[in-house]
Amino acid sequence: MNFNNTTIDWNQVHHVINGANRIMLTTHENPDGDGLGAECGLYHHLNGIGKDIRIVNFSPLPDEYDYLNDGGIFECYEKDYHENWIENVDLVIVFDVGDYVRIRTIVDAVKKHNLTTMNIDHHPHPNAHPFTHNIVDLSAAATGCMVYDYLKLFREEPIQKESLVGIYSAVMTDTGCFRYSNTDQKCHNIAIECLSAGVETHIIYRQIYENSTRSRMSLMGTFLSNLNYELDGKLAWFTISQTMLKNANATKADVDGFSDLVRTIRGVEVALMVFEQNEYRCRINFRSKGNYAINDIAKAMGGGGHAFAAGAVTEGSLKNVARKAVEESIKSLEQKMSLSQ
Ligand SMILES: [Mn+2]
Repeated sequence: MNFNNTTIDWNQVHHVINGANRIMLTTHENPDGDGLGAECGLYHHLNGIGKDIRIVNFSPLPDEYDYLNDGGIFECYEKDYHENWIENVDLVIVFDVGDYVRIRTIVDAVKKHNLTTMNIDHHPHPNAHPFTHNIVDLSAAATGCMVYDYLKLFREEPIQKESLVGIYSAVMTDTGCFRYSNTDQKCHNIAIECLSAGVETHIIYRQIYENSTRSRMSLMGTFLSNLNYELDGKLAWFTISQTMLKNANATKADVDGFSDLVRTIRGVEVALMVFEQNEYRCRINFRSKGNYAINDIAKAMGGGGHAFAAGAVTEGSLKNVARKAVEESIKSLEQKMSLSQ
């Protein structure tokens, strides 16, 4: 089935999930609260109704999401260790992936055993997608909202607290704590249901947002004092090099949220981060305040994403990728600004 931002027939989705016994849930590398929360949300339901279910991700669970890991449900993919179990998987559900390749080596396992896949996502996907089943809702604030939709329809009992903790984490993180333009009534209704079920939302907030490492703060100090502004301050950009990471004793996870922070500056319409992965490759991140879409720029750089939050991984040195990304951004934004005048 292919619901590529068309009305989702959840009955068809349910038919596939219900018909599978051994189910693997996964999400993109360097997972965020949405991918992890969506997994956790569906896991507890399917586990409760007796499915042979596991969550297997390419990346380890980030420390701040430890509270989701009651019962040690998150596993990090190891080819040899998982081989036997994976070869008889009936259905792989991939959450929040944006681009299939972001599940990394799990793609190889899927191909090797010719597994059935179901993409559940709120990122744009081309119609020529690689999934057996493609379930995309671009209007969903988080993939976790789609899991909520499914559970509301097909779970006979009220959604259990363990699932709601995951769904709340998904919605909270993908809406920037109910602040971004994607925050809608459904997000708040989900929050109400979570509070009613006894989810301690303030503790989830504290775990994720009041848990910064000193290294992250140190790195933040460095990049914030080296911001660059273009287009009368409407575009702010910065680079994070491996040297900066090393000097701050930071890891790549410490970089999460930096572009969101730069977008909060008065007058800035678009924030751009260029993050060196190694000598030959950089990750770029765009965040827009909502007046100018930026996923076309990310696409031109070989990536994609939402209209106002997008990114790409681009071959090239930090210097070259930064120059190209800044040039492309200036060109595209100048055009959009002249059109909107
Ligand atoms: Mn998401």
